[in-house]
Amino acid sequence: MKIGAMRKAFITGITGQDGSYLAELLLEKGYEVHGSVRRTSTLHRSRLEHLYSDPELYGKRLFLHYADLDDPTTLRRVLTKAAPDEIYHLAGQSHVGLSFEIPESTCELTAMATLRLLEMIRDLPTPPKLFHATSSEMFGNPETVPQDENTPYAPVNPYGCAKAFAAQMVKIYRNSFGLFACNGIMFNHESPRRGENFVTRKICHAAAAIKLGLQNELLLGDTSAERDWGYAPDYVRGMWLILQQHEPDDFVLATGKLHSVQNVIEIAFATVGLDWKLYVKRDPRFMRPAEPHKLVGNPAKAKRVLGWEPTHTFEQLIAEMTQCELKALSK
Ligand code: F7E
Repeated sequence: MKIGAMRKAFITGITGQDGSYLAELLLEKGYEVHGSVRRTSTLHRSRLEHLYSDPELYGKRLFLHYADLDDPTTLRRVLTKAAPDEIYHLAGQSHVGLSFEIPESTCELTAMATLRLLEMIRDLPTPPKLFHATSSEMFGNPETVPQDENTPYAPVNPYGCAKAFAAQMVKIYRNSFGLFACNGIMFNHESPRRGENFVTRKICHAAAAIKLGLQNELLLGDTSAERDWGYAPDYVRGMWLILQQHEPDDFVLATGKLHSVQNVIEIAFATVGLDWKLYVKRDPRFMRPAEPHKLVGNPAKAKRVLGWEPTHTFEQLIAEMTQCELKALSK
């Protein structure tokens, strides 16, 4: 990159929760931001609309390109043209429960697409740095608690298995072909922009909707399941920090604290002043064939090397998400 030139980033999955926060962060930092969108992604009312509809940004420092992960020719062409300094690879089929229903396409979009992207990067005249968003789901049934960068992968679902394949490929391309390619091992991270079929958003939305008389009950799967839940904008800041290091490496981004789905329910319903026992019901349709155990991360390396720390407690996160739902639904 020329000294003084505007840095360019390319984001796969720019329309998602993380992609939209990352686009905001990079634009704030003065980057030119490119993103790939699927032909089916509705930009109208998407998480990006405020950026997309800003004439000072769109077409000047923000560019969206139609390119699908399962259309490598187009992706290669778009990447060659954009010539980014940094690629943030966030796209994929990210719903764990769904990965049991559609394992082949999950592996195509999460595992094989990452390998194809690595191949494209390797072929570029000046290979950009790559951040790959991988997942705590790779650990599945881990031997140690908490998990860190050296914990062996032991996935228990197709999604975790696809992520383990992709993360290992990132390491192989780093070690064998000298790419600046990094894995962020991301534990659960949530926000008001989380998709509605993930459990935190589903619960916060339902608590607000029930409060306003728009919904009668909340049907859930295993409420004893536990996760390490953090605040998504913190994780996006971590992604950027990972690519600013001198050497490529892998980092766990996590809070180090475990909470149950039941804890989410209690905070969300308390936020709207309702008794959850009157509304929450178990529905076997939301149970999964297998659940990972004690997925809780040790973010010590991220803290030591990147100076990264989470800013929100679990309680703040769930209360804020519920209040946002109330506000949105009251409009
Ligand atoms: O489930 C339980 C469910 O779908 C959390 C993704 O970002 O984080 C996310 O994956 C827990 C599970 O997230 C319902 O069985 C109970 O134990 O919100 P979730 P996830 O599966 O942890 C990881 C790190 C990723 O990488 C993924 O991409 O909640 N649960 N009842 C339920 N979950 C859902 N979705 N819906 C229920 O009704």
